[in-house]
Amino acid sequence: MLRFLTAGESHGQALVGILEGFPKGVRIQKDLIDRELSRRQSGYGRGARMHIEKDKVQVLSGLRAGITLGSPISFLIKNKDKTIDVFLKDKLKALTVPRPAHADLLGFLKYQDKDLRNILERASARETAARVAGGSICKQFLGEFKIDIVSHVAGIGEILLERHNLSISQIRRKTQGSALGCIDRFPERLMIGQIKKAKSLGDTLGGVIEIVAEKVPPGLGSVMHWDRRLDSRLASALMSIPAIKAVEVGLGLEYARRLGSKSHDEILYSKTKGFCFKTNNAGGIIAGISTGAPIVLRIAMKPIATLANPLESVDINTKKHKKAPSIRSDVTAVTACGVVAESVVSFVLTQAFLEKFSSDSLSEIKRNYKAYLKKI
Ligand code: EPS
Repeated sequence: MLRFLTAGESHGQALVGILEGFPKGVRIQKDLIDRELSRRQSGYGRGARMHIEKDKVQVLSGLRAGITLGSPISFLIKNKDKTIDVFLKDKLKALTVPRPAHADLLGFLKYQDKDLRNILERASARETAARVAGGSICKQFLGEFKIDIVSHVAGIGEILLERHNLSISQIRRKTQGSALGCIDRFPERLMIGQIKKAKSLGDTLGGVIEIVAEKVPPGLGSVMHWDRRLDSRLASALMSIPAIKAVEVGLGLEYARRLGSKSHDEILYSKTKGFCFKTNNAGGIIAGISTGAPIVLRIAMKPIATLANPLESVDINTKKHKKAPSIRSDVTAVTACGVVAESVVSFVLTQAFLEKFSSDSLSEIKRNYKAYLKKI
């Protein structure tokens, strides 16, 4: 089974990843990984750290002349801001006031550390750079089978876009040149207005991201056991992204308000397409198994926890009320989170794909895949 580990602190030497169980014979382009890393750093509303870092991957193992060997792929992304030890050397005062909504307080309660920096270093969303690098390797594998994944910002603050049936190529065309990665310029202007207003108030914002995956074959995941269901695996991976508080598959919450007759996708058959569906309310997954229709997911991100105009908190030593610290951060990072979401979806789809079609070498997987498509 494909596995993925990350390591690294936000201001440590580097972020590190290991992908284990990745098949042999896949061409991996470093430029494509770097392009995804750079996308993760972009989007209107990001903070000063993104001007410091220029994330680039260095692959350390698992490749020979750009082709995977089947051995663990390890990589690192060096940090430019690696001040983790400077704090100690200069005896920079320990951070003792936890920020509401960040890991600070819970980390303190769990690990009983006197300096909250020791918690926030790993809790920082900077870890997602490693997820994007690993996800990009998976995306390149999926590309061998024409599987494509995209994200766009469907909401910021109170502005929320209606659901749509756009294809990936339409989404790409409509988001081109957009500062937020939004498919519609009018609501985008309103979103940017909200971000500017939040910034001027020293506040932060969250939002909604939609992720679409096309050309996923029917049959990934399984109905046979809860932890093999594709939707549960995608939801779990998406929920593991810092600040994600909700995941919807297809109609999601909207299902609860509709009649069955207005919800369920009727089944069709044609000689050219085989079995397919009249609509795609299920978002490409039924009974934990991919249907062959586009996989459509929505996730909600809570506002960034670090506020320039901070909320009330309590000092862990004195137990006295104190304002939370205002540390350098973003006003919003919803666009960047979309790139992270694409990456975790790529990982889960690759894992499920390898389970179905074997995981040793690309040529064997291609043979199995072709035979399966012919059969269905
Ligand atoms: C981030 C790096 C961090 C934050 C942000 C995301 O860098 P720094 O703490 O040095 O400013 O900008 O982290 C958070 C939003 C968070 O909650 O920790 C990054 O690389 O994405």
